Amino acid sequence: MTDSMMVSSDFTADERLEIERMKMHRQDLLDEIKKLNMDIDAIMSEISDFQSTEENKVAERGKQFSSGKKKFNMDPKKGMNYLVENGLLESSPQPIAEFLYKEDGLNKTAIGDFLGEREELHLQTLKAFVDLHQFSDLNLVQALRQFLWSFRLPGEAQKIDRMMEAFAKRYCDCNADVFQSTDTCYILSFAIIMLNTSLHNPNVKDKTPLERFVSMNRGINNGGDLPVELLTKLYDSIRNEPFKIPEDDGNDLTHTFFNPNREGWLFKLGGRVKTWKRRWFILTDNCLYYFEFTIDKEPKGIIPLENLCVRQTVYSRKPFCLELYNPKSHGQKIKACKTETDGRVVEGKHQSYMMCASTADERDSWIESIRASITKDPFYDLVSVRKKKVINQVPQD
Ligand code: 4IP
Repeated sequence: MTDSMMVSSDFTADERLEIERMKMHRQDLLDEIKKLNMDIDAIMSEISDFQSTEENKVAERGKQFSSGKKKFNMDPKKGMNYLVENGLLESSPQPIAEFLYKEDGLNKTAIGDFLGEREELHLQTLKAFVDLHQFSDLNLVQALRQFLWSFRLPGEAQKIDRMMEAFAKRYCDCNADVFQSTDTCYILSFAIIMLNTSLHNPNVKDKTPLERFVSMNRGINNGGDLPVELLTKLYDSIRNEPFKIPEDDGNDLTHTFFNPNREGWLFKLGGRVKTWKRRWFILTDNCLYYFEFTIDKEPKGIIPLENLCVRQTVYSRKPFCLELYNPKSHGQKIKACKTETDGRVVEGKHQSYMMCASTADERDSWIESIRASITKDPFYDLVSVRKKKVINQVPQD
């Protein structure tokens, strides 16, 4: 007889009692398991709620962060305030510098603007940012390539000065034996940037040869000369590969140091006797020179562009005119000189200079070149002050 065939009458009273007890115990256990399962379900649902809140929080922070970056790209100071106020970035130089140096998707113009500001936090951040660059064992051109790619230099002279100063200091810290002072490094860096413009800007006709580059940099190593081999190496490097500058919005370094050196025919209106004369104009060194013939050695006139402005205008049915004028002293003569027919050099007589190009494009190019020439002055001033300082120092061995 098998177990299944047993009926309750086959058990003794004690056995039946025991079976009843076991059944109840089993039911208790099943109830217990059910309760535990419910508890587990409750806990699992709490965990999953918690996870999704955490995920939501992370996603929320991610959104806030990328919106902070967008704000930064539109207005660097506002964007930075937003990131700090929302606890997404610590408001101190090192973390900010790392954010600017490493974070993807930041606009390099905005980085440059932020780093160029004068307030203490910005100055400290600039230092920390420059210190994140590793220039050891790089020549100056290699270091400049790295530096100028990490942000876009703003157009303002004082900002550029601070940034190039910080760069020169960092370069000299990383390469103690190359230059005798940070000023030397600073001056040479500017010379290299201008060389880059001269060699690679198609508007610059007069390409600086190696000899001129070497002679331009005479005496800048605290009164002594830098090794010609070094200058040659830097020159070749720039000649073979121009600087890669972050996206151009028309206000970058190449424009800042745009050395127009434009030349071409324009008609010029006489000062006293209003006749149009065809003259060969050369724009260089922040001056406009005009000649009767392209091969003339002496110009008929020289107009220094300092303090002048240029604008497009129309004069007596001549459609492509540009005018040079002095915005501050209206009605007064512009400082200029001209050669009279008898060879005497006399003061110019113009209150404004009216020139006429043969097309609108030509007129606009002249206006652009003249403007660039007028605005580049502050940089030459910055560099020339330092040049005077180092050239007057006694050379050290
Ligand atoms: C001359 O007219 C020329 O236009 C001169 O230009 C001009 O000198 C003279 O101005 C003007 O009188 P004529 O040749 O018909 O006499 P350029 O020197 O290029 O020949 P600017 O000063 O414009 O060069 P005044 O202001 O010098 O008279």
